[in-house]
Amino acid sequence: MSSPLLLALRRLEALDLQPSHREVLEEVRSRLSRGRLYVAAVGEFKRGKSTLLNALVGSLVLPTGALPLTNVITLLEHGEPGLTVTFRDGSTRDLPIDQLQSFVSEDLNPGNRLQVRWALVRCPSPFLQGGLVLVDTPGFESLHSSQTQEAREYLPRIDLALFALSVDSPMSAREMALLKDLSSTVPEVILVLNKIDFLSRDELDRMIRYLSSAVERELSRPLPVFPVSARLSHQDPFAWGLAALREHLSSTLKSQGTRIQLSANERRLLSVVGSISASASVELDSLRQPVQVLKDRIDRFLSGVEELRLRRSDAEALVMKDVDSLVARMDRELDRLRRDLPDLVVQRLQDQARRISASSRGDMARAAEEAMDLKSAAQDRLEERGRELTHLLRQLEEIEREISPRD
Ligand SMILES: Nc1nc2c(ncn2[C@@H]2O[C@H](COP(=O)(O)OP(=O)(O)OP(=O)(O)O)[C@@H](O)[C@H]2O)c(=O)[nH]1
Ligand SMILES: [Mg+2]
Repeated sequence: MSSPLLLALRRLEALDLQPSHREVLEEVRSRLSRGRLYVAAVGEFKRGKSTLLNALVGSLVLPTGALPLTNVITLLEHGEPGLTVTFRDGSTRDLPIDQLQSFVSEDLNPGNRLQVRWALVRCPSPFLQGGLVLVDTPGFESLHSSQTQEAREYLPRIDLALFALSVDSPMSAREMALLKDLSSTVPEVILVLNKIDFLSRDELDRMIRYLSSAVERELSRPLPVFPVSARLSHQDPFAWGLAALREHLSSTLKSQGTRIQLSANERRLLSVVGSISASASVELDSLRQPVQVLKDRIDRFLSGVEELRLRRSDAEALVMKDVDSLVARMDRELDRLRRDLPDLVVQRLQDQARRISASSRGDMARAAEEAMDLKSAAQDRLEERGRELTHLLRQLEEIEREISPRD
């Protein structure tokens, strides 16, 4: 395992992180130790992604069909036949493989109402033996927008993408935009031009030239194109392009698998660093708002407290409605303060307000004084938080340099 990445991973793990960031780090750690290459079929709906992956493993494991179908991420890895479904709440179920369709297809699990996070299918295909994990993703741009979302969220987890295109609509502007996104997120992308059984040899040659030059123009680099007929490849894998694609994937895993995995994990760690830095910077900027604004808000809150204290001294004459409107005014100020102050301080101010509105005269005077003290406590806490965030941002810059050192 590469030591700079591991070092950066350890330093990130030691930070106080959101669960989503922690999950990425856990996944990076497990990916670095297991040495698998995650190869995903990605593309718009009905380009033949599921059919293609079935062809690669040589068995009809994944459901396919004429209507937008795959709606859940499905992983295929080597092993004795079996299916494990992981749900969004983290629970898992082991099931017979023939149940797969009930969990991953739009017709049996519409809108993913079963809340499946992903399904893992183990199959004994020799193609998966070397450590390739094939990933079927839902199609982009169907009328089921949740499918696009599921697929998009999975992109950062892909090591190598098979971008599926179909000869009946060679490349739309939307597909080109998706390809650009993909090639900036995933270290290795190859184009798979499917359904070539619709074309003559001559038409196919022209289409490949057209695609190659359009992609090179847009991405400023060429991408390999593999023409296939996923549906007919079982008849003759050599004639229908499958053998060449299989060979390319197996040799890429052997000769470049480690480099691709490191590059993918490096991107994942950098994206965690970027996301923590962005939220720390936003928080720091909001703390740097003129302290005067904050003081004014606390003063407004305290003037409500004071008014309440005076009115309560004339308790007999006080109509409860007045107390309510004052408390409501203080609550509004508290809401505004909540946006700018750490939770703990707001909580204390809120407790003060409650105590004041319910206390006897003597207690009220004391509580109001305590509330005054909170003004300086709040400022101290803000300054301390500012120092913490500045320190965090410096640490993140160091980690970023460790992950991708610049000379
Ligand atoms: N003629 C022809 N049809 C194909 C080929 N590959 C797939 N198909 C057909 O295209 C349709 C869509 O295939 P799927 O594999 O379900 O497509 P998909 O991209 O997984 O679709 P979603 O899961 O909805 O995104 C099916 O009817 C397939 O039989 C091919 O090589 N040639
Ligand atoms: Mg599919």
